[in-house]
Amino acid sequence: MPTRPSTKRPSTSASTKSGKRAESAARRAPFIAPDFDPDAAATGDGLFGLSTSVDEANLVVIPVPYDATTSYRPGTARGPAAVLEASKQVDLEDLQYGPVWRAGFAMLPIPKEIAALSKKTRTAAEPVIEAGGAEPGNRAHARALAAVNAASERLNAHVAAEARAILDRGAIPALLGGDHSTPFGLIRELAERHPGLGVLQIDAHADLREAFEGFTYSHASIYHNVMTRIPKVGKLVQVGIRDFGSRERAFAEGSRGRIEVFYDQAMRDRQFAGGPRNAWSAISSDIVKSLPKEVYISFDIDGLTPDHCPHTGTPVPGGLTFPEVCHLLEVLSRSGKKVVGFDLCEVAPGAPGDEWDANVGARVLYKLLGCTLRTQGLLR
Ligand SMILES: [Mn+2]
Repeated sequence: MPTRPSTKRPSTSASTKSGKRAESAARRAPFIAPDFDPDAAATGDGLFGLSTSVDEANLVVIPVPYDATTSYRPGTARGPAAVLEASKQVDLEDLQYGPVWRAGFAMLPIPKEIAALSKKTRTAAEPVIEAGGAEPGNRAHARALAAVNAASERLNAHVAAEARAILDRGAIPALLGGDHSTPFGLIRELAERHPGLGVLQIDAHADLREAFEGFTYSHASIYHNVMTRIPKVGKLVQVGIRDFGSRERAFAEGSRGRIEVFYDQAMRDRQFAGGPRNAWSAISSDIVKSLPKEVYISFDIDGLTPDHCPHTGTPVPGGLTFPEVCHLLEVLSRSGKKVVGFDLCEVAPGAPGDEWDANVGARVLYKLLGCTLRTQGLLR
């Protein structure tokens, strides 16, 4: 059987042990073995079966196997391992972005201590989740909330530290969750370095709740936390939203344009009305135009139609199709805007042998890599 040989660079790689690496030094194609065949079956241990090392990668993915506050159905903590495995089956040539693999990306090892923290924290959270939220005056619930919130702070600190290390050596950070609470620390670090940062959130849910079920850092509160605790985020653009509460809607409407929502039904109604100004290409342009110059993409897999993510924690009917998302990302990639980081969250694998959710997740990840790396000048 043909194989995907190692792309590992000999020890002369440009990585340094100390200090900042100049951005230009990091942003170059990694070493690829001359006999590397991108069409061969994957043999490398890394993402998409490649063996690019974290030290030489231009983009580094932080895997976060954490889903302590998932309310409906846990399982996204197994997302990183499942997507990593499924990625080895994805063909490396991409119609929209060409040879994405050449641009140089890698994923950090999946941290066992974070998986353990997730398990322990989920056990603590369970009585509160089962009760439908913390009951006032319930001391056991209060203790559980304190434990969960402390674990979330620890997780945020872990993600922020990983993001800082990647940014300090001039590489681009990305994150593979985990539930949607996991990228908070990454967004905070990026906003620090890119004031006015815009976030493009693709999601079924608004995630604008103020502390869901009593958990400060719930997956359902991520963008309330981002917008209230990270003032350097200039704008949030939400796409595909079809599940939200009245307070979430009011929070977005009261944001004076800092939050712009492209509701799923509103986009569909435009398409149903017909005409070139309501075509998906026009809607995609409107979405991209609403973003500032520097962009972070936050991709919740449940933004897609549920047939693309049947095991995700909180599926909702409606949503974007895969080609629609691919088109939107390509419009962004050619807009002159710069994607400075991204996350992919809420991918939950099915029963052993059912690779569908992870297969879709891996393909979305490859498109996110292509889009990001093109806007960074690393792909044509
Ligand atoms: Mn969601």
